[in-house]
Amino acid sequence: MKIDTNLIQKFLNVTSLAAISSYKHIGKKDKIAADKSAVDVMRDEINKLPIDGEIVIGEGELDKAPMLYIGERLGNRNGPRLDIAVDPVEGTNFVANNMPGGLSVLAIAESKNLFKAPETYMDKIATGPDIPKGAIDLDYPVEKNIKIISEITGKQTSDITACILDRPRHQRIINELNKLKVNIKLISDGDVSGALLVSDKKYNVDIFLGIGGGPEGVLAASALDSLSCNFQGRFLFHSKNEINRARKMGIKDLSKKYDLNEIVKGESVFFATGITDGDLVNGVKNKNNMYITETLVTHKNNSNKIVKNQTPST
Ligand code: VTB
Repeated sequence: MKIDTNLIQKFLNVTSLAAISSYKHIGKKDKIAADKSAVDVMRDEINKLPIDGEIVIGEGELDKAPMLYIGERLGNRNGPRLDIAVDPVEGTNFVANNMPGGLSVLAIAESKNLFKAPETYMDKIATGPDIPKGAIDLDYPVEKNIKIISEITGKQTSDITACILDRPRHQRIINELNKLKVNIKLISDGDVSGALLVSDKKYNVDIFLGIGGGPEGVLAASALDSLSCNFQGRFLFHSKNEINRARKMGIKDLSKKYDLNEIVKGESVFFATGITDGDLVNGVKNKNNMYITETLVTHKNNSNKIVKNQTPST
């Protein structure tokens, strides 16, 4: 199946409108409201589309989230069957506190082609297009991965940059990176964007690693696939409840390390619209009664681009 360009334009409008709805909550210190407005808009807008869609990555399961929950069917059922992964506001703290990096994110693929995963943590590693597939590995010690990158790129370890979420659980990794004199780019939230920084030399990030959200891992994988990057992830289950939910979703081997092509199969399209300004795209602007949005759209074997949209604000 070829994902239709018309449909791509329609989904681009979905993240764009979701970002605009969240924009109204920038700096209002209410991350729940910032998220809810984007969730509501996303759901309403997807429901208008000529698709038979299923949410595979969403705002939790039905008992925890009444909207955009994993397994929810969306669209007017008059069109292709699609898997849909959403993160209506990636970086709710960024939006609530008017900080850079807030995004409205969505990915689509043909039915059964995106990983259906519960909301748990994921251990992740990502590298850019200049690192051959299979060269680095989630299970190698940090030092080995860094040395491999150093050999392939010809950079000294002190010229390599690693991006990682600023969390106490990463202290050991950070210490090891420090010992190797690697430059560390700590991020406070937003590891979809963090992982995507390996995709282009202009961001000056050689490796993204560490434990973040599983849903964010699947979303990042969709973009990294189209951007010819490398990614591996392993879900981490901490409670009986999480294990039961994972089993119910069909995950048999709970400690499996997944390669990119096991998380995203076939053709997928990824959309990330800026809410606040960030590394990947600029945030929503309101000029001359128009909301201007910027959306990064990645599409395997097709174009990866940043698209500007204008929506009347009155
Ligand atoms: C990340 C990041 C998110 O959660 O996945 C992180 O991308 C992981 O969870 O923006 P902890 O905050 O519990 O470490 C966010 O920071 C927030 O959803």
